[in-house]
Formats: sequence, structure tokens, C-alpha cells
Amino acid sequence: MRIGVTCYPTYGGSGIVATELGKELAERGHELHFISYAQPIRLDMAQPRIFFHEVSVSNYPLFDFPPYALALASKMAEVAESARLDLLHVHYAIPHSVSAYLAQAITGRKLPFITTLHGTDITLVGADRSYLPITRFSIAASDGVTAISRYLRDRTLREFDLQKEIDVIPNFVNCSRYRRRPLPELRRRFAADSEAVISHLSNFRPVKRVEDALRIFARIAAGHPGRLLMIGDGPDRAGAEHLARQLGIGDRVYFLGKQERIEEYLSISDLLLLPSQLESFGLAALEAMAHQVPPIATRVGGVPEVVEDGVSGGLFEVGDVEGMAAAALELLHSPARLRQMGEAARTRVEKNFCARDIIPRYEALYRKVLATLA
Ligand code: GMT
Repeated sequence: MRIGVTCYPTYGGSGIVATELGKELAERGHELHFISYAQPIRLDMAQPRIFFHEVSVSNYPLFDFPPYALALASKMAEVAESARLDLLHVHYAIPHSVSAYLAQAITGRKLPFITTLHGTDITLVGADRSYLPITRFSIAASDGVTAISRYLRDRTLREFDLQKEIDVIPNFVNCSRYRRRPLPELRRRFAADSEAVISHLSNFRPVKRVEDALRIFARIAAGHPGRLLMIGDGPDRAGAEHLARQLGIGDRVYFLGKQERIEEYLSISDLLLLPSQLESFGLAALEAMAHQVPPIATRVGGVPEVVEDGVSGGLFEVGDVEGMAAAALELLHSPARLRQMGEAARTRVEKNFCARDIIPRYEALYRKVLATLA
């Protein structure tokens, strides 16, 4: 199939999932055309059957707000014709599915579009009164809709009062690439052999509660030697760096910024802290689990669909810094239990979230949608 893909190309779960999906599909012989304002971070242009089409937005002085959604729609229609696309797959409803709807109308031919909902497009943006009608409309108009968790599907149907079939296709990892590897030299760059390596991985937005991650680590560090790797970047980073110094753990916390090879950092980690206010899925938890790193996370949104409490990680109420720190310490003081939990996490990923099992579900949906138009 020839598939047009649109996502937010910057760091963020939805863009990562869209890119990884595209790469997996290309490996399976499909032709993938990414259409966006920038090349997605993890896209490898050397990979066969992967193409990128940049959307440039005109900055005419009359436009106080550059009309990206329209430029995107035009580009989608243009690429649909030049590359003879079979369908469009957009990640994140706003504004991508609206642009896809317009592109469909512009081409005047059967150009189905599939919308994958990732979370904040529904829980924050879509539910905003100013976007609600158009979000609802574009979901209803999609030829296929997927959500990354049952939680997100149910919330979407409820909040938008929709009668629409939404397929739950969970996020995934490439299980051969995402696996723990011994990297002693990298580990020693951050920690002594006696120290634990704890990681936090996010885009440092308020919803991630990065300050909780630091407070949890401060409590852990009082009971067990360790280092914290803060991986990612975003609006709350400067405040977090300040708080780390205030908490007296500044010398034990590394702010690494955005990293492309997170496989390496997860391979040297013992635990992941994910104290988010909300996660419709929690891709960071899944990526950690693939590396045998149990997540200490919050029991929110779709996270319980990923992490089994007490088996492959620990789940706590939002803000329960004490509980999360105590659970982490208990595991660090019991290496056998920590190893067992890490292995259970990996097994859970292998059974439920490997690309080899998830990608065919997207292919089946594409075929189903195309068949209904035939
Ligand atoms: O969480 C973010 O800030 C980024 C956001 C996005 O749209 O990129 O992540 C959402 O999609 C990810 C990939 O499907 C999920 O793993 C995250 O849980 C979800 N974030 C929220 O629901 C807050």
C-alpha cells in the first residue's frame, strides 16, 4: 500500500509512535509518505520506501496565525495525487484529521483517512469548547479511528457523545531493537557499580509532574545510593534543575536533554519514574519494560493496561511521592525481586506489545477500510 502519514514531528509520544509505525510498515514492503512541517525526529531517510514531504506555511503579513491546517491539506492532496496514495493515516486529531478531511474533498476521489487518537488531542485540546465541535466532526468523518488504549476509546466516545467504531490498537516497540544490552562503560559514566540508576523520560510538560520525579528520587537517595537520569526536555526543565539543587541532589541528577538512542539509557537503568498526572498509554513505561526496567508510575488513564501493579511495576495515586519512593527503595534493597519484576515486564511486552504482532492490526484496518470503498 502507499500510505500518507501525518504526525507532530517533534519529540512526543504520538510522533514517535507514528514514525516507528511508518518504519515498520516500510520494512514490510509498504511505501510511506510522511507529510509534515518538519522531518520526524526518528525517521531514517536512508530506509527504503520512506519519503518526506515538507509542508511550508506562508507567512503573509495578513496572517496573524499562519494557516497550517490548510497548507497541510493542500500538501496532502498534492502528495495523494503525485504518489498515488491509497490512504492517509493521521496521528492526533487536531488539526490533522481536519486537514485529511479537506484533502479527501480536494482530490475528489476515494482517499480514505484513518485517525489515531493519542490522548491529549482528546483529553486537553479536543475537550476545549473551542475545538470540541470540529474534533467531534473530524473523528466522526474518519474512515477508520484507532485509540491507543481502552481508556482513551471509552473516554472519547463518552466525552464526544459519539457512536463510532474505535479500534483499540495499543502502542508497541520493536522487540528485537528494544531489549536490554550490557553497556558497562556508559553506565560507569553516570554511576558507580554500587549505585542504582533511576530514569525519568518525558517531554517535561506539567502533565508529567517532573518535580514529583525529583522528590521521589530525593527520598530514594536518602536510603540507597543512586543517580537520576532526566531524559528529555520541555517547559518544566529549568524549574526542575532549580528544584534538584534546592533538594540537595543536584550532583546526583543528570539532565540529559533530548536523546535519540534511549535504548542505551534504558539499558543501564534499574527503575523508571513516571509520576504523570495523566497518560492515555504511557509509552515511556512500555519502552522501559522492554528493557527489563520496571516503571514506578501513577495509576492513571491507560497506564494500568500497560503495567500490572506489583508484577511488572508499581502503580500509585497521583502525587503519592512517599509511596513511590518506598516501593522503589524496597525493590532496590531486594535485587532478586527487582530482577524478577524486570523479567516480568519484558515478558509482558513480548506477549502483548511487540511490533511484529501490532503492525498487522494496522494493516488489517487499512485493508478493511479500503475494502469498504471498493
Ligand atoms: O504526553 C505527552 O505530552 C505527549 C503525547 C503526544 O501526543 O505525543 O503523548 C500521548 O501519546 C503517547 C503515544 O501514544 C502516549 O504514550 C501518552 O500517554 C499520551 N499522553 C497523554 O495522554 C498525556
